[in-house]
Amino acid sequence: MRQGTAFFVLLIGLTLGLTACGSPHDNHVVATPTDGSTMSTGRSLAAVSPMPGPVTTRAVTLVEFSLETGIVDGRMAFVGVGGAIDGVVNPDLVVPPGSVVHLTVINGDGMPHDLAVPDLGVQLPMISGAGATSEARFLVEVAHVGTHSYFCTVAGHRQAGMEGRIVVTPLVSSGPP
Ligand SMILES: [Cu+2]
Repeated sequence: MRQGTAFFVLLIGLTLGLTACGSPHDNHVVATPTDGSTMSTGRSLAAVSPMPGPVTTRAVTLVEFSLETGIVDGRMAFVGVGGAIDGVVNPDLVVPPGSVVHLTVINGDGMPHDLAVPDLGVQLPMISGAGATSEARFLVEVAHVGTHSYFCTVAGHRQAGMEGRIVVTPLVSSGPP
């Protein structure tokens, strides 16, 4: 039975080898899901590669914004909900590079709306029922420093007022509060 035993050991070795090499190798930034849509900034998340290798651990900051669609002074608009942008019409969304932005749009008027940031390759799904929400999460990097328009792509809505800016600025300090 010596041969049989050797074969068995070899089989175990193969199985272990396959297991070790079969781990998911996801190089994308990992950000854990969050609860709710309230605005908060400065939470640090660790993005860790599941395998040792060239991808190293790096910290990213999750920045959340919520915008509600509505009519302000007869113009269509995105209105900030919560945090520093609360109540601001088409607010500048200021983020430092190295942030994961979690953007939520709340339909406040029952008309169809979406939100796109073509510069950053971001497109939120269209929502049409009052109270419906739409979300996207994306990484902002040093290469994105500058301003990028966000707007509703429904015909006429951008012209009617639904446009603001994402401002990626290196001037925001990431030091302790
Ligand atoms: Cu719209």
